[in-house]
Amino acid sequence: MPEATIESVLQEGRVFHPPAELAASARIGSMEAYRALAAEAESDPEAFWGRLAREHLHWFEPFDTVLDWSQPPFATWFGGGRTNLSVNCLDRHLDGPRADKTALIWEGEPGDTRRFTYRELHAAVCRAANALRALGIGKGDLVALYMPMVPEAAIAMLACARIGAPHSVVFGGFSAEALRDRLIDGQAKLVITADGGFRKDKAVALKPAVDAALADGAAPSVEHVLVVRRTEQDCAMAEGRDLWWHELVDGQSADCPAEPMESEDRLFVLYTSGSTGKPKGVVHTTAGYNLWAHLTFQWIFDIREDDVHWCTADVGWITGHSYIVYGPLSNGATTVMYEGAPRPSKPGAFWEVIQKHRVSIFYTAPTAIRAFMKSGREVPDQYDMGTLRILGTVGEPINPEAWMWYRDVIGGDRCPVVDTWWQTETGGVMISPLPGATPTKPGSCTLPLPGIAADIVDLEGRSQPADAGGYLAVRRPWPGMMRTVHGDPERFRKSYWEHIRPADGSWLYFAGDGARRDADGYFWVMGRVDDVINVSGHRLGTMEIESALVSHPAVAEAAVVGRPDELKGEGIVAFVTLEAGRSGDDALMAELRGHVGQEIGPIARPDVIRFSDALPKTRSGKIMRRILRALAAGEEVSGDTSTLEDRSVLDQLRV
Ligand code: 6R9
Repeated sequence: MPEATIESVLQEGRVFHPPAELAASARIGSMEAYRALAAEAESDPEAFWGRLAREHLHWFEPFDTVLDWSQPPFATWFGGGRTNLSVNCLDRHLDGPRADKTALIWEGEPGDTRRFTYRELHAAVCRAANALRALGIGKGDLVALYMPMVPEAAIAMLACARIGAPHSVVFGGFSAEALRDRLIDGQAKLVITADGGFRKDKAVALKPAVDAALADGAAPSVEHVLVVRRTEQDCAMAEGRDLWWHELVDGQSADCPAEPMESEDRLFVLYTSGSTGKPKGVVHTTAGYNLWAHLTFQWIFDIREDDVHWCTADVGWITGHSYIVYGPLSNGATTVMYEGAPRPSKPGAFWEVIQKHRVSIFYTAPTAIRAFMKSGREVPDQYDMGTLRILGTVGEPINPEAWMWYRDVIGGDRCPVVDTWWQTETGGVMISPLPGATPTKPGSCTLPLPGIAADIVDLEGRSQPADAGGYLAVRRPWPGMMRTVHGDPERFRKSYWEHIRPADGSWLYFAGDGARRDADGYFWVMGRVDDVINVSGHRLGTMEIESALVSHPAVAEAAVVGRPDELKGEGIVAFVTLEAGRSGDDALMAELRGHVGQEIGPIARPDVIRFSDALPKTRSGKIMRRILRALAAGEEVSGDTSTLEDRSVLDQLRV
């Protein structure tokens, strides 16, 4: 685990208390209130979750059991119940004044804006849902979304949920190859995409990647492609297969009865990187996910009726699912969706959105905050951000300096910062301050949310003493937990539940992070301890990048590791040996970077490629990644190298 982080946090003595005015009106407005809720959960977890599920969701049919954990690690939550996520996000807000409240504010990159009230969003979702039904999509059919950040992305997600068709959103920055793998793995029946999207002042085409993914009948389960017109670029439409969204959807009825879904019906699949092999399709189900997205959003942002919430993530990631779409809408909040990003022509793009739409809750990633710090406070200082009241961060550990800058420069030293630790697998936030209750320390995600039995343990599941490093694990199931890996329950068990084996046979969830807890019980996450790297908050498996490299004809073998990067959190370093007769020059380096971009997506392109005759291996043939990590970071190789087969390779490999 990274020692530097431990050092810096040990020196961190600053504590910030919630503003009195916020605490006075907050739902959870003191540590006593937090502890009371946590104690209620602790004394009878099922009664606690059952109470919250009854109070916070609409049920067509009440559930008769809260949790069935008789076959761990496979959980059943709210068995016997029937509900629908789109009803919880839309229909239930239509009875009162919320019907005409703004549900979604969308800001396009070129500056075009669209707004939907709850009533309008409901109608748009119903039309889309009827269009899906017209294409023969029904309960259980998987729909893939490969979309820019346009309102139709959220509308399509909600439309899928309405008719019980699980969605699989594939990040629009992924390549045709990555899309194809996901279409095949999920057996998608429909792809919803757009002609393109705007990115850094340019129209970037998306539809050609869908065509490439489907070429030569590669994904035969896909029957149709529904295309949203956004950039008005030329767009080839395959006869009989491809349809324009506006032609099919606009004429549909705005009335579409929602499918009463069983609690454990699949809601969506979202692919994420693991330490081995191809990406895993993380499966989330209807009721448990809905409850967790709803509750966490309400607790963490202490949402008020007049708040304007903006989460800067892409809907292609879990953060976009839970905190642009489902959490905010389930709570009847106003959510902002932004197509663009800060760019040289508009470095203040984010601050302009905050000023223009009077954003009061802002949720972004440390990598963005570090980039803003670098360009100086002169940029944000030009904007009026007085409407902000809560700031959030997610995606990777935030260094105390960035945390302080965020609080001070963006939050005017008055907004609490909530550093939220969670994962695709957890469905929603797990460890985070509550803005009206929890005193915060820069760099710590503070305390587990009520009901979350997070702990720092060793490999036998024993709790570690204060300040000792260990594995971040969860001792009890929670409603938002992933249910399985799509098509591979064995992989679910192996990836998350078998690393930590307590002697008493109990089950602990572990998804790869190392952390410590201080004497106040505050959690300090240090980062991944497995072969996953975190580049600008995006999770990438080193194995995926290695496979992409090895698929190039010049490459014999490849090993990929992360190295610390001031802006991106981690950068990607690839060690490559070549096939006989190939030489590692700049041209090949550029070609390999391009190749990885093609296979996975631009975010996976290595920053550095180092060619050598051999990789450091043990005598049994295992690549010694510990050594490569040290070399990549420019550190001396310390620790035991006696198992290294050929010590001379070390000299060749220094970056
Ligand atoms: C939501 C999301 C999950 C991994 C996770 C951890 C890192 C996320 C963090 C954090 C420290 C935080 N991570 N939030 N590390 N502090 N507040 O990012 O999901 O893409 O699945 O990534 O991100 O390493 O294991 P996902």
